[in-house]
Formats: sequence, C-alpha cells, structure tokens
Amino acid sequence: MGIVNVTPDSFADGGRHADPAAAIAHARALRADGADIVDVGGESTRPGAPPVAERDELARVLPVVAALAADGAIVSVDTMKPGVMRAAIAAGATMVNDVRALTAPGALEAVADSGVALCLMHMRGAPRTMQDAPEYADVVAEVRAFLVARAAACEAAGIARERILLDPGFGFGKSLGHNLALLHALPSLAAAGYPVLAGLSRKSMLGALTGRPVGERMVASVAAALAAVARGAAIVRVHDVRETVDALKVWAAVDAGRAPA
Ligand code: 9MG
Repeated sequence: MGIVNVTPDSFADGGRHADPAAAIAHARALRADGADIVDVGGESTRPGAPPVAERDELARVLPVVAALAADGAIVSVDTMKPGVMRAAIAAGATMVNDVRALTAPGALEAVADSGVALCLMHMRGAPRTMQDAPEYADVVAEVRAFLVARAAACEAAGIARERILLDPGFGFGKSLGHNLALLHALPSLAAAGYPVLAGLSRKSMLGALTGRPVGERMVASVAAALAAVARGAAIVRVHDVRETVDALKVWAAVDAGRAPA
C-alpha cells in the first residue's frame, strides 16, 4: 500500500503532494513502482496535527480518489469522517482506512452501507495528544482486544468478516517499547483471523532506533516492512514503494526456497 498524503502537514512528506494534481501524479508513480493499493488521505494524523474541516478534506481527496479509480487503481481512503467515507466510496474508493476504527458517530453505518474493505486501526487518544506518555498494563493484549472487539462490532453491523483488516497502529499513542512489543507479537494479532496491515514507514520509532531524521529513514522503513511481513502482516503501508517491493521480492523468494514462477 503506497501512501498518498494530500496534505500540507504530514510528517514525512508534508506539502509535497498537497494539491490534487501533484497527488495524482505521485500515486501513479507509486503504482508504477509496484503498489497494489494507494491510500489517499487529506488530514494528517501525525502527533500534534490539528483537525481539518470536512469541506477541506473532501476538496483534497475526492479529485484524487476519482482520478485513480478511473485509472483502475485499488483506492483506499484514509479518513476518520463518515461524510468523507461516503463521498470517497461514491467516487470509487474500495477501501476505508480509519485510524479511529469506525468509532466516530455514523462511521460504522457509512461502511456497512457499502461493500468496501475496511482497515480498523488502534489509536490511544487523539492525534493532538496521543504521544503524551501513553501507558498500558499489557499493550499487546489491550490492542488485540480492542481490535477484535471493533471487528465484532463491525460484523454485528453487517460488515462481512472478509472485508475487515486489523492494524495495531504503530506510533499512535505508543512508546518505542510499546511499538516493538507489538511488532514482535504481530503473529498473535494475525492469529485473530483477520489480515493484518502494518504502517511503520519513516515513523519516529525508526528514528529512535537509528538516530536518523525523517528524511533518512528509507532503509530502516524497508527493514521494518520486511520484519512486519515476516511476522504475518498481509499489507504494509509505505512511502518507499519501489525499495519495499524489491526487498519483499527477495524475502519472498528466500522464504519459498525457489525462484518465482
Ligand atoms: C493514516 N495512517 C498513518 N499511519 C498509519 C498506520 O500505521 N496504519 C494505518 N492503517 N493508517 C495509518
């Protein structure tokens, strides 16, 4: 999954694809590099990010979603707002990626009324405050229980199990230790029976491990993506699609022990 931020303030590429034409060109390049899905977002979720009005978010994402869907791309919309979910689905998005796991009023219904896929992510708190000393008694058990409960709520609302993915939400209200515990324990989340999506690309946990600023975390991001796939992730959400695809090809061939067909 390639990341397309149509925002002026995302942490890793803020402003570079802020207008729809630049975002469309970027998404097309990510597809050419091997992205199977493009995730289009119009509101930054980086720690401390201010909220964006629905009207502004719609103006950012809808032209991008529509153009990519017309290309035949699998388009995911990264949003917490039910109104944006509905409009993006009408414009051709076939997946909703919600960092609030459909907890906003009306979000469950917006997705249940459609046939699209859904990523439920765990976040402790809200983007503005989530990194203020997050605490857990058992981060792995708590994140897993939250996600499984949200998936059950979605299924009860009529969303078929096959449409649901789970994501532990690396960096969303978690310390470095929490993030590493979750990555190490990814197989236990995968054992819940839903495909797992992992987003580690360029995140501050990689800066903490390597000492590198955000613009120099590509190698660490590729290593993290490989680690996530090796531990059961079905989808990795990344900025550096070409490098990640290359690394995954090598890893998959070694894992299979034979040349690709
Ligand atoms: C929007 N967004 C930013 N980071 C993310 C992550 O790790 N997972 C998902 N699903 N979305 C994310």
